[in-house]
This record gives sequence, structure tokens and C-alpha cells, in this order.
Amino acid sequence: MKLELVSFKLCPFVQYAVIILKQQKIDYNITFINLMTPPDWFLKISPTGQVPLLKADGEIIFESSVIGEFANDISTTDLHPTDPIQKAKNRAWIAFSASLFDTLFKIITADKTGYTEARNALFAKLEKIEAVKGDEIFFNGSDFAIIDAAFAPMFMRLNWINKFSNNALSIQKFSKLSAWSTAILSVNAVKNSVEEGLDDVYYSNIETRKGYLSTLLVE
Ligand SMILES: N[C@@H](CCC(=O)N[C@@H](CS)C(=O)NCC(=O)O)C(=O)O
Repeated sequence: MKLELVSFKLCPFVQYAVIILKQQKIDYNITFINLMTPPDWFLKISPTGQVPLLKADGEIIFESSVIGEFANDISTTDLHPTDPIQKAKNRAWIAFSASLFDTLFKIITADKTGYTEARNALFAKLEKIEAVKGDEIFFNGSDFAIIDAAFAPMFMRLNWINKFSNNALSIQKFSKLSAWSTAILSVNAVKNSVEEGLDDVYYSNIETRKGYLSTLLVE
């Protein structure tokens, strides 16, 4: 099957799809677009104007969670738990993970008051995940699953922000999430899911937004 992924380098939703494609060792071509000036060909084929978008033998598939499920469906290894209840719970937490990015966007762009509110909101959400995460390496046990891919882009960004800011968003108090983050970020498919130097681009992005977080940058 011929697969073409339309991407934007900084997009966490693209990264999620890329991690599953890489973990499943699926061959695909990637096309980067600039979301500030999306090309006409993209706007013509994308119902939402958003990335990621996957062309599979010319058919259009959009929404990162659907692209992730599709990549899993065309693979011989299943990266979901087989038990229907566990699978449903994984999918529910995957949907929950997507809501973290609205909060992170506010953390990056808001003034001091907005930053504090958003930071509290993020931590309240992380607390809920900490409460359901067991002691296993990954979410379901010792094997990397789709749900681990869903949380990887958030853990990578928190790691970058903490590196840039003397741990402004440290998750150390969440012992299970801290260990989970370390395990996820050491998986090759995760490490190779972004372009070299994307952390520098992310740093510049925080600077350019001129939110309160930009005043906490130390590097
Ligand atoms: N629910 C979508 C969200 C994707 C999304 O927000 N993509 C952003 C980039 S990270 C985008 O394309 N923004 C452009 C726009 O909304 O016009 C998914 O999971 O695929």
C-alpha cells in the first residue's frame, strides 16, 4: 500500500501518527507543509485543513487517532490490548491525552495569570492519569502500545520545557508518570519521530509567543 503522510514539523498529533507508523515498521513518504500558508493541493484534499493527513493508495484519512488505528490495522502486530474493556479504556485515555495540548498551548502563550491557571489545569489532568497508571513500564505492561505513543508527544514537550526553564513544569511529584515518561522517551520509534533539532525550534516557538513561559527560559 502506498502511504503519504502530510505533516507539520512541530505538530504533536503528527508525531503520534509517526510513532505508530515507525513502531509498526510501515513504509511511508512524508510531505511537510507550512500551516501558516497551507498549499492549495492540501486544502483541496483536507476536510479540516489540519495535519496529520494520510493518503493511503490515494484515499484520504484524517484525524491522528484514526490514522494511528489504521496503521495498527494494516500491521501484523496489534499495539492495542486484546481485552475489549482494556482496549476501550486505552482509547478513552488516548482521547483524554489529546486535551492536554490545548492546555499546553495556553501555558506557552498566556500571560502570568493565564500561565498559572493553565499549569494548574495541566497538573490536575496529569494527576488523573497518575491515579490510573500502574507500576508497569508502559501503560499496559512491558510492551509499548498505542496509548504510550499517544502520550509521547506531551512527555517530549514537557521534557524540553523543563530543560529550557529550570523545571517549570516538572512532573517529578508524579512518580508513575515520571517513570513512564522516561520509558516512553527511550523507545526508538519515539526518539526518531521528530526531526533532529526540533527542540531548538520549539524553544524559538516559546520565545516568539512571548507568553509568561518565555520569561522563564534559561538556556
Ligand atoms: N484532532 C486533530 C487535531 C490536529 C491539529 O490540531 N493539527 C494542527 C497542527 S498541530 C493543525 O493542523 N492546525 C491547523 C488548523 O487548525 O488550521 C487530530 O488529532 O488530527
